[in-house]
Amino acid sequence: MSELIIWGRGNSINVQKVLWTCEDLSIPFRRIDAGMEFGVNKTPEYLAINPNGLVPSIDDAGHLLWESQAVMRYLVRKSKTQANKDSLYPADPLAASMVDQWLEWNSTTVWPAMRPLFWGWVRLKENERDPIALEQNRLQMIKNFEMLNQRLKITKFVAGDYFTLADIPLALIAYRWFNIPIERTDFEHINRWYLEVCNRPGFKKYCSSPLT
Ligand SMILES: N[C@@H](CCC(=O)N[C@@H](CS)C(=O)NCC(=O)O)C(=O)O
Repeated sequence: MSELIIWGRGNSINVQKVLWTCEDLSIPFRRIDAGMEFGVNKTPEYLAINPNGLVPSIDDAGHLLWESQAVMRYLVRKSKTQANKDSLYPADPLAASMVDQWLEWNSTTVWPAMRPLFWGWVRLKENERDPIALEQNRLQMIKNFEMLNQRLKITKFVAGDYFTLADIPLALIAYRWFNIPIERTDFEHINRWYLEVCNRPGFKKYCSSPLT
C-alpha cells in the first residue's frame, strides 16, 4: 500500500488539523514541508495538485485532495482499522450533522476572527499592526467563545458527549487564543474542555509547539 503524503509546513493550523486526525486514526504518513519559508506551494508542480497554492494537500495513492476539513472527513471515511472512526465523524446522519455544523462554524465565523489576531500578534511587527482591527477581532472572538462556552456547559465535547473532528480546529484556535498577549475573558466550560483536548496525543505530538 502506498504511503499517504501530506504537503504543508508543520506550524500551519490547517496542516495541524490533518496531522492530528492521522494520529487519532493511526494513519502513517510522510509530510513534505511546503508554504511560507519552504516555498513549494507556488511551483507549477504544486499548483497542479492544489490550484489555490495553499497547504495542506494530500496524495493518497494518487487521489489528490485539498481543503483541510475535507481531508479530515475523507481520512475518517477511508479508515478501516480504527475504533475512533465511529466517533471522530460518525456514520449516523444526525450525529455527523452536529460535527459538520461546528466545523462549518469554525470556518465561517471563528477562524476569520482569530486569523487576524494570530497574524497581528505572532507574525507582524508592532508597527505593522492595526490596533482597531485587532480590537474588533478580539471582541468577536469573545462573542464566539461565549457561544462555545454555552455549548460546552451542556456537552462534554463540541459536537456531543465524545471527541470528534469538530473539536480539532476549535482546540487549535483556542491554543492560539491562549498564547497571544491579549486581554481574555475567563470561560469555565472552555477551560475544562481545553485542558482535556490538549492532553490528547495528536495535540501533544503535532500542535503544541510555540506559535510561529
Ligand atoms: N481553507 C483552506 C485554507 C488553507 C490555508 O489558508 N493555508 C495556509 C496555511 S494555514 C497557507 O497555505 N498559507 C500560505 C503559505 O503557507 O505559504 C484549508 O482549510 O485547507
